[in-house]
Amino acid sequence: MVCSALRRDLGGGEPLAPRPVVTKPFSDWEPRVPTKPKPSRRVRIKPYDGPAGGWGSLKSIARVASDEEVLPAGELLRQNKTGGFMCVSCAWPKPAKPHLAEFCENGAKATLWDLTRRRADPEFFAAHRLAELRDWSDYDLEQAGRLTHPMRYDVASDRYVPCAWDEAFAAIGASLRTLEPKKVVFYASGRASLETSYMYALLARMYGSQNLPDSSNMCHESTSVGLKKSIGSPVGTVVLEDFEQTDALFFFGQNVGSNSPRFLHDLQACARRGVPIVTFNPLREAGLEKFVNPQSPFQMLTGKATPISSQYHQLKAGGDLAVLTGLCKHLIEADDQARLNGAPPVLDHGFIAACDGYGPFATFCRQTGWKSIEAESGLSQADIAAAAEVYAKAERAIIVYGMGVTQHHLGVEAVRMICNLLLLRGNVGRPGSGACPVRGHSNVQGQRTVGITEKPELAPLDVLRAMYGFEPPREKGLNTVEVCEGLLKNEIQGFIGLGGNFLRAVPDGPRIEAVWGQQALTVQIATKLNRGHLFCGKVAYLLPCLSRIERDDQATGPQTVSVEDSTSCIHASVGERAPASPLLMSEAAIVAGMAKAALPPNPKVDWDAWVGDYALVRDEIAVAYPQWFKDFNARLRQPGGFHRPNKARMRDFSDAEGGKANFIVPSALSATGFEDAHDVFRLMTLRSNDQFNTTVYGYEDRFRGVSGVRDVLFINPADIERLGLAEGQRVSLATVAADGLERRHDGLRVTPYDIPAGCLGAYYPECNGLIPVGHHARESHTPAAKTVPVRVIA
Ligand SMILES: Nc1nc2c(c(=O)[nH]1)N[C@H]1C(S)=C(S)[C@@H](COP(=O)(O)OP(=O)(O)OC[C@H]3O[C@@H](n4cnc5c(=O)[nH]c(N)nc54)[C@H](O)[C@@H]3O)O[C@H]1N2
Ligand SMILES: Nc1nc2c(c(=O)[nH]1)N[C@H]1C(S)=C(S)[C@@H](COP(=O)(O)OP(=O)(O)OC[C@H]3O[C@@H](n4cnc5c(=O)[nH]c(N)nc54)[C@H](O)[C@@H]3O)O[C@H]1N2
Ligand SMILES: [Mo]
Repeated sequence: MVCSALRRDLGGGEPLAPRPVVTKPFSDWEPRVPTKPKPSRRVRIKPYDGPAGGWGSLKSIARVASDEEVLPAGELLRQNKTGGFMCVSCAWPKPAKPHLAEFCENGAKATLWDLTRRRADPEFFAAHRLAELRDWSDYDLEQAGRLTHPMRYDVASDRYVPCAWDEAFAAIGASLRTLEPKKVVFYASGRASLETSYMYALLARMYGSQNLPDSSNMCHESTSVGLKKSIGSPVGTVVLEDFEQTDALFFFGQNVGSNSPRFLHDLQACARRGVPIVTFNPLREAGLEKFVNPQSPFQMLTGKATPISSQYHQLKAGGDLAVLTGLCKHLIEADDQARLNGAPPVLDHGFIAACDGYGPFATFCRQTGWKSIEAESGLSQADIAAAAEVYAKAERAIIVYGMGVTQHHLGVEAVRMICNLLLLRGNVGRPGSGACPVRGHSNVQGQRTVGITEKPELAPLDVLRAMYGFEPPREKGLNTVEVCEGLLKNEIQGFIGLGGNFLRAVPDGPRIEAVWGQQALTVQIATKLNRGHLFCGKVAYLLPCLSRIERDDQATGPQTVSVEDSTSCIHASVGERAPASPLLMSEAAIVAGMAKAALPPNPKVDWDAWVGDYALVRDEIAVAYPQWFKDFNARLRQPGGFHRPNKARMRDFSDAEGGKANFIVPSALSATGFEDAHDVFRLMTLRSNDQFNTTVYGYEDRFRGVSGVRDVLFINPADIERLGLAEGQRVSLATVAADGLERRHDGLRVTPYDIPAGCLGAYYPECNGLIPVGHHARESHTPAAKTVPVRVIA
């Protein structure tokens, strides 16, 4: 009772109070049979020199609103606000005191995408066989609209046919009971709430499987592994307020304008305060160059953009280890010099003395010559020195990074090099300083927090055993890459996907697609149709769920859920919109439905009660993880949420290897893991400004000047000439791999671009077939999607 009172509090009391709930009755729900959109796009490719944000941003939102036939202005104003819902796009923190419109271009698109009036209903599926749908683009598939009914795959007609929820759960349960738990995978994509994620991880473990990979395996796993050893915290140490106090910002391989645009507000504030912003990125990304705030009438009318980066260094893809070595070398040698001259020290020797490994690290930096640093990074000593001087002068510095750092063979070592640089001047555990990995999905970090992990040491197995009286599996489960390897060896019997588009997001997509059907069971829990749903196990279900923006009514009334952002801040989220179909179930209810069907009854786990009242699940989380979630329900009411404590942020490095912060020497200067050769290029697979991962909102990569197409190959003009190619010519890429398998991607347009010689750029997910499953970060298994060795074939 206490709990449901709390829950009501969360839903209806101060200060989480949402506006009175106004939802459309189900009778207003109009199923529509969409037609496949015609690819009549005008192709235009020309350099873009405008800012991020600005009118283009509003136009882009308006285009998606018109495509989706919705403009839910009220919903947008509830986005990321106390009492409202937390954006389903990225994990950038939501401030306690939000702007009037606390959403960005891509957050608005994500909302519109979920609230579309289009429906992929049974009529749609009756009209299209899966074989036919496999020829559709990612964009066209999702444009079919929101899924409306639970569907079962019917082999005979090669179609999805509607079924009852009970039938689906019974069949899934029956199948799971015949399979070997250790051969069943429970994937999660990073959106589902903390409550659902906790239940999902518990279902997997009670079933006997630790195979709980999630999208962070393809993403910031290099961070979790890298930071842990260096500073003891698997997550970033920076919170939003640190940006108000910092004296310098360093950006490595993160594209703020497209992938975390609300961050542009904080960056703009920093730039205006005169904080130097130093960027290392092979491409000149618009959001890191200049920004016009669409929420400022003055800036919009005058077009006055704020310059963002004060230094912009276009390093070679995979060159971060070399750059970071150069930065550290410059600082260490400047400190040597200062000592000789009796000048103030450049390094924080007091702090360094409390760390391990400084001696060997300093020796490594001193002994590495500038020639090799310049060759591996593609930057000059002078450029690196200029950046190092900014760092040396800043009392407090933050290093922001993203996929440009993590998705390489030595991605983990690059993360550790970022820590090395921070440690040199004691820039961890002080206000205004620290490491800021920018996470992807809106709850990807949170899913790991509450047990979605294949690593047994990261879940409180003994506590779970005591709480629920079962024997959790103790051996390591499979991560994403290992699941792919298992599929290729026909060792996986079943796959359950809690969101996401596994087949399209993983490396070696076509090879995995070819073997996917060997599985006995595949279940996809999703909001929209995607390519991953077009490949089916012998028993296969496609289960439609609510989006977080929608009202989640359960036995005790409308429910609140929670998510964790990139800075470990936990927020409540309340959906109000009428569900896209009366048949949708919440993700929590779907997990419970499968659990009840697959597992023997357990008096300590009342799945129905939990689904009836998510506050009860939060109580369970508080017991399982008291160090972070004590008084979870009460604390969730705080406006702006609450932070999970982070020891490294408090300068407590006891969880790092050896109990101290560590300087760690990298094993090489190039992060690529392959030898350079004159005809081998480093391919970066990129996101456009008009997509969220495999969800393609449209064909406008405005900031890169690309319109109407995605089959482009960004290439340096000198390389075009060297290879004897012409602009616009169609070429193929072929992977250079030792396994002897042919991986080719045809039909890319040669597009001259400001990109370092020897590097190429092309879009993800289209190019995922070029990435061998075995080409991943050595320690984290994060696919090395930013340096794929390829040849260009005319
Ligand atoms: N709108 C939108 N938002 C998103 C997403 C989305 O797809 N769309 N995806 C979400 C997810 S899951 C994630 S993980 C994040 C991803 O967000 P980001 O971390 O920004 O990932 P990417 O866009 O893949 O690549 C980032 C940048 O790395 C640069 N880069 C490539 N190679 C290198 C290199 O070797 N060194 C350096 N220094 N830079 C390099 C690229 O030029 C690019 O600018 O965004 C999240 N937010
Ligand atoms: N080459 C290359 N490959 C990459 C990357 C890269 O940079 N380059 N990036 C990697 C990264 S960082 C990531 S995170 C992965 C992304 O991998 P995933 O997370 O698996 O893929 P998404 O494209 O985010 O999943 C989109 C689908 O999720 C479903 N969905 C959306 N919202 C919801 C929801 O609320 N609930 C449920 N149940 N389903 C929902 C929809 O059906 C939608 O089609 O891709 C990785 N792959
Ligand atoms: Mo990600």
